[in-house]
Amino acid sequence: MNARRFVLLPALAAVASMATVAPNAGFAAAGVSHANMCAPPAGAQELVDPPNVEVWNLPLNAQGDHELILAVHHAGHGAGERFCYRYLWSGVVQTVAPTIRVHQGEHFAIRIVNDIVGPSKGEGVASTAIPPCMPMAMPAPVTHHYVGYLNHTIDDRYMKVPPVDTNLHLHGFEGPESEENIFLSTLSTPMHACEYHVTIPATQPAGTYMYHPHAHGASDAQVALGLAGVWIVEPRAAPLPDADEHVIMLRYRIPVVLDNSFAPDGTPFVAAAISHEASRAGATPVPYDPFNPPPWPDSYPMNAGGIASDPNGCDGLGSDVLMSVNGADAPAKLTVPAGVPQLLRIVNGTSDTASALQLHDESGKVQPMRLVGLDGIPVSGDSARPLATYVSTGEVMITSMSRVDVLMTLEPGQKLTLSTEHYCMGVDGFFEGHHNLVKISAGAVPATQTSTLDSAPAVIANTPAGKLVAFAHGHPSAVHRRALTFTEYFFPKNGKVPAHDAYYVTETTNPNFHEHPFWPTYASGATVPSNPDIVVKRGSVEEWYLINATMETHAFHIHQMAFVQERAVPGVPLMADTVFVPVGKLLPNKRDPNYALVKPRITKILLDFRNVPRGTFVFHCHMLFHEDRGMMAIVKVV
Ligand SMILES: [Cu+2]
Repeated sequence: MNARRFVLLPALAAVASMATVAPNAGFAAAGVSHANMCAPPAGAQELVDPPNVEVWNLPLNAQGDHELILAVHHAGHGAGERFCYRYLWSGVVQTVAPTIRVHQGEHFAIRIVNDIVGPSKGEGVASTAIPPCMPMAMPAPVTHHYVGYLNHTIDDRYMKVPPVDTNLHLHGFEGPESEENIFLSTLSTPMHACEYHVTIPATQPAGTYMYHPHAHGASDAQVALGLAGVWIVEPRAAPLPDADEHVIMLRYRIPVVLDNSFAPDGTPFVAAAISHEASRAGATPVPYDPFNPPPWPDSYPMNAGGIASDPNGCDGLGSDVLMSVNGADAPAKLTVPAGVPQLLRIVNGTSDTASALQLHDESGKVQPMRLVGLDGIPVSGDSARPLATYVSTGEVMITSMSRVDVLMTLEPGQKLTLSTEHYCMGVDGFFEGHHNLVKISAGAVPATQTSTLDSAPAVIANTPAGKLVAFAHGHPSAVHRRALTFTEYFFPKNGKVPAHDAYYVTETTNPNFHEHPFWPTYASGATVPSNPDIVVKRGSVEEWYLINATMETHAFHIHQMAFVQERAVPGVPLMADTVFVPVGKLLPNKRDPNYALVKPRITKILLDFRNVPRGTFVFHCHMLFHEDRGMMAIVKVV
């Protein structure tokens, strides 16, 4: 409840108090660098692309690989608190997260240096001097049991860490776990630095991807306050000149500005939810169909403290938050030449907010958007010609770290506005309002036309997504189905564990499930956990039913692979690596009118494990506040 307040303000408080919070055992450095190492947060209104770092132009490290050294810093105080990557490019120290450009098959190194907890030695040494990183140590588990979804048992484990550890996740990377291991910790070695050796798979689709930290418990604060950037797999022959491509990254504005104008105090709802959870002890499990589960009472009341929730089940009590685009206050301005195709690589760099994107003309009329790629995967499926085909839509939903590549050609003097629109976030979520993001205007047609481009509407049956859907329909017995359920609760103080909210994603295909948070355990010397929640056979095709049994939206993301989002835009399947999981529906509850029933909402995805590397990785909610509090699970492909 009042999620927005939880998302940003405790993150800020946690960062501000790092100097006084004792880090976990094993954190060697004490104290926090408060030097102003990140550039001032406020930017101009004109849209400026982040620096382009071509990995093939980076200096060579001691192993002969092109290497990018990203030092993670934090700076500022209060609402101006922020994180940034500091790095050297073209002889200049930069603090705007670079757009890292790579090719298929490219081999390079990225070093992440943790300067959050204090100056690290890891920045100035040869790459061969960096010891291998080990996984982040989890605290000794204390398990408390509660009654959860369909009266099944919850094994709750509470963990709270200040956002001082960091690492690297190449979101959308389809290579092996050994190159992209999010379990690793920069604080696991005295150097406080990890060296990642990456080879972009030859089959990695040409398109737009993201990178960000993935240290458990610290991701939300670090991404919310600035640590996210773009990586781009270049097509073999660039279809457009660089000048006609634009990275458009949505972030929370820093200093953070919350719009509380419609948000009453949700504190009484939290207190009521805690006593409601405590009263459910001793219930017996309910029989259920995993793929068509029954309605279930919401964890939160409809009324508390004289305040009523939205009876439509859509608008939460949390505050809206102002957005920025490439660091500039929204709406930012983008001026483009008329008559020349423009590629907008629109990325959601927020930690917890989905965006329902629309394009409007000057009269406010919705204009169709031509999507040529989603989450890095060209609609065409053709990495040599990623702009060759498009899907036309009036609206596209992109959750945290989702990307959409939009192609447009404007007429002389034409003006368009890219906006994010109000959508149903759920009564336990926050309010999501309309915001204009970018005002795009066309100048004159250039004297010499610089580029032309043929792009045609996609024939869905010929796309990678269309082909997998056809395979699944043609071979239903070959497709393994799983049900995965998203749940959330509020628990009372229990011994040394404080009152807290808890988020889970649980496989509920079999009736003997226990809800539990992400909690990896490691064999001695291992760099990936030995307790997978799901084991999948390489070579299989699976259909996962993502069941939202909460009154808040979520965002499903799985590492090392893309999947088919069966209705990415209405009626059209597309490949994606992150998908919006819409909120359940509220129904009246005769037994207890104060706790409405939630009819779970089901989002279906198809996962093709025929070309995925064997290994251990994760899937999770990409609303990072949820992920940091447990809504993540371990999948092993054998
Ligand atoms: Cu979530």
